[in-house]
Amino acid sequence: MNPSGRRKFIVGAAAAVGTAGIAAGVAWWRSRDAGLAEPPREPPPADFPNALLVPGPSGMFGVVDATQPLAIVAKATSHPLVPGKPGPMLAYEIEQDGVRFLNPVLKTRKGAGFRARFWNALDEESIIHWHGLEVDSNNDGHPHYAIPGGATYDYHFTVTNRAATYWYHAHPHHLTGKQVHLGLAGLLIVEDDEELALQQALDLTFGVNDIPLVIQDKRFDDSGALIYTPDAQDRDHGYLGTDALVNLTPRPYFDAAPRIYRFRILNASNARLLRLAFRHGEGLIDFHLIGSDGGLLDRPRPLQEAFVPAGGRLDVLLDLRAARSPADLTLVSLPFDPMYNESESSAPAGDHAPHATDGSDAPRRSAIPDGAALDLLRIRVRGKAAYQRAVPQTLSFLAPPPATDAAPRVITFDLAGGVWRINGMTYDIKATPIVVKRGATEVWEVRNTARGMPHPVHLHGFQSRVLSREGSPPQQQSLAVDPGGLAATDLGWKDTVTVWPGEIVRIVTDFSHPYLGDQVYMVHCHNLEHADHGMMLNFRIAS
Ligand SMILES: [Cu+2]
Repeated sequence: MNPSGRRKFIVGAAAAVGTAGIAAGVAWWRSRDAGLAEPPREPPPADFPNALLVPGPSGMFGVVDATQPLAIVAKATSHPLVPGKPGPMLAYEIEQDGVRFLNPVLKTRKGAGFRARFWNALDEESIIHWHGLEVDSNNDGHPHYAIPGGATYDYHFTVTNRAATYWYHAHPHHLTGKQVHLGLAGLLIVEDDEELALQQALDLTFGVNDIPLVIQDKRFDDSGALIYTPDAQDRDHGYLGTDALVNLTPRPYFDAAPRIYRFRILNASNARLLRLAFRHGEGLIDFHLIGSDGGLLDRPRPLQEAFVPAGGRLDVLLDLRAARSPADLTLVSLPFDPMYNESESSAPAGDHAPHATDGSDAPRRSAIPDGAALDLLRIRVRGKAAYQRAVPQTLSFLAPPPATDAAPRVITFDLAGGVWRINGMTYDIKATPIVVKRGATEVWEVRNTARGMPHPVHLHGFQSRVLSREGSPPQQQSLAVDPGGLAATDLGWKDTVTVWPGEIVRIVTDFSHPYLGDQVYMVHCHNLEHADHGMMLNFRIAS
């Protein structure tokens, strides 16, 4: 973004804040930036004392124009994950027009060129994977391309994906879990004409009422330092955090006006599956699912809850007029059975830790158990808004799933001798046990063994469609919206799909792309500890 573009961004944000009449927290910070200081109207809620970090014109999660060439540095830095207490973490740093950003929101558009020089300033190897982007393997950030500390890697590709909320994160083999947990992750937002039409129809402004929510559980030691210290149980089940953060903010609140808000939700946890809902009083409030991993659905789907796996995204509209201002809502993860079915005991990992939002200052060494209820974000609806837009009936042209008569390819996720495997194998970075002809359409029948745990299955290089779910556990089955057992979150283009123990999920992928020569991608579990310990396979697109 050039300097005048940035100025426009600030003024636009301040104007929107002014007319919406929200003054406290983040909104106050924004108007202060524009020189229009207003005091907060209301103190922060006692149980959610920290203003949600929202993308702004600089700093952590600031918005960067990714149609311009970028220099991205992975480095150790300091950031107050515990408010007021800066502590060490890893982050991607970008400087653009003299402004410094950490883990910026990279914004670009379909058809634009993408040029970035990645400089690894860590003391170990790393590489950036653009999660969800359909690029050639040189640009995919496959672990094979990891570079040592001090080295650089150049990315150059054309953004061919439709508009959606994608993301980027570290992907060196054996180190992905560590580097992502310690901070190396950010959002990559692609826009196109359908997306811009939606923004206009709903009068959405990014960072004001179009808000990304990056949900991550992170582990802190007693001194409040972010740590990555997996033990044997963490390696089996995934690394769970002591605290649930939204946009790197613990126990956050967000002040909103009574109008439609859009939340672009990314579950960037290492392992934790989330069952998201908006609680209002004793009940849940309806929201509209408008998109998922690979962009907008054809039409909005009214929902009260949705699972989102590690690596997955939900694009959601929440009409806060329905909550009747003033109102306090909470984004929660509802309790669910984490299905650790590989052992005799069904007890979830982690000791019974104090609840993440209990407000106590007692030392909290234990991770929040998998499947536990989480209070993630308080949304305070205040004031009035002259807002009369309605959720559009149609959102985008969604092509039907690619069709094929070919027999499905079976992909089995299982556990043997304490090792998570795909098709009986653990990861060999040089091997390509799956070969797909370029241009072929294939159905992959992903089978998860009954004695196992849920795996978020992620393909690099392609977006897929979910065709059916079979043998789903009741908590998944109850969300089915079609005879094939699909949930609303299965309806659009997908790159990360939960497969529960005992479930068979059929996904279809059109393996066409414009890249000449063989290309090597991977299918892997996005539970990053599973991935780091070998639950990954390469597949080769043979030209
Ligand atoms: Cu897994």
